[in-house]
Amino acid sequence: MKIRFGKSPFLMIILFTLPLIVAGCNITITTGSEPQKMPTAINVTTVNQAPAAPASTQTLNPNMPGEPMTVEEQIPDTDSSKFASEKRVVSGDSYKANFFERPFTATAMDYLPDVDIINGYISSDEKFFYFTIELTGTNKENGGMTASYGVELDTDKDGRGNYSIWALNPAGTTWTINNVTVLKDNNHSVGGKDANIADTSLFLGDGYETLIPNNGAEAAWVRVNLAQSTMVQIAVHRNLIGNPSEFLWGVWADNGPKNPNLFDYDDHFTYQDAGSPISGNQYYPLKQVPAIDNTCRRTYGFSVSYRIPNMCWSGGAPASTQNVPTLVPVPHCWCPPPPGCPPC
Ligand SMILES: [Ca+2]
Ligand SMILES: [Ca+2]
Ligand SMILES: [Ca+2]
Ligand SMILES: [Ca+2]
Repeated sequence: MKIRFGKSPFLMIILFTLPLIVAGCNITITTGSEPQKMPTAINVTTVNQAPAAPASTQTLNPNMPGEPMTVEEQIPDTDSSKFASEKRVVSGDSYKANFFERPFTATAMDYLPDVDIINGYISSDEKFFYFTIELTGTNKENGGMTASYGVELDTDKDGRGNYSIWALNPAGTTWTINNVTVLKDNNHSVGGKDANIADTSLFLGDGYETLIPNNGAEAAWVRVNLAQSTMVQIAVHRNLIGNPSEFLWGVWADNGPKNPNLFDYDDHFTYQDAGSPISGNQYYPLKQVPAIDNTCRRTYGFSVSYRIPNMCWSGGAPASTQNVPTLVPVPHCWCPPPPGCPPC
């Protein structure tokens, strides 16, 4: 898979390189961190006001993620800021197919930049998968990131999500497990009766019903990227999700329903009740499913010649497997390059 940098290559370079610069090109985290506690809400002000010990003497949590060194895959998403002033989108929202592009409030259709995903990225190391969610901006009222940001993983590759990991209102650039929730769908109700499309009669399944404790040595973490405040990064320990080598992944921003028990949303809300962000649509404006955005899902560690439900797909089935993109992760070197990478 060829790595693309969308519309902001410089931004992406800064995103992943500044932590390296800070760390002196060493994966070891040198920024301070408090021992993680649950369920205390994060308080950045308190952390910042605490007397700072020299980095070398601080006690680092050995279970904390490191730095995502490379981007292995990218999922571009519709940039809805272009038509935000017109309170509408022109593409990206296919409600019955579970593809959402609705970063607007209900009824008033006020634009929410901290809910508008423009890219998802995946990185990994020997312990963690790292998911970076790039939004168009910060919250217009508080300057933060105000939503539930999530990763949905289809680990049995059937088009139905198996795990969803959510980080509520992330703040601070140090990894934390505070406000991070890990959920699993053990009874395969996510996706309803037909994973390809919204069920014709409302589905009463329980979505992601199983809460996985997230306070052990193998946990899921969140932070806001040090160099770019509109990027939320979620690190998921491989063993927390069964250490999969192949899966599909997509990302979410949800400041609307925020209820993983109602996944898939298009099975639990009719199109009419959900509303539409498309101005010419009969169900415009947004109603019960506002303030939400997601991406399609991309394969990781494998490739297929057919479309799995919710998968990114640009057209009909390839004529042969030769036309299937190679989706085995391909490392990309950032500037300044880690050891072994070519010069920038
Ligand atoms: Ca979208
Ligand atoms: Ca978007
Ligand atoms: Ca369905
Ligand atoms: Ca379920």
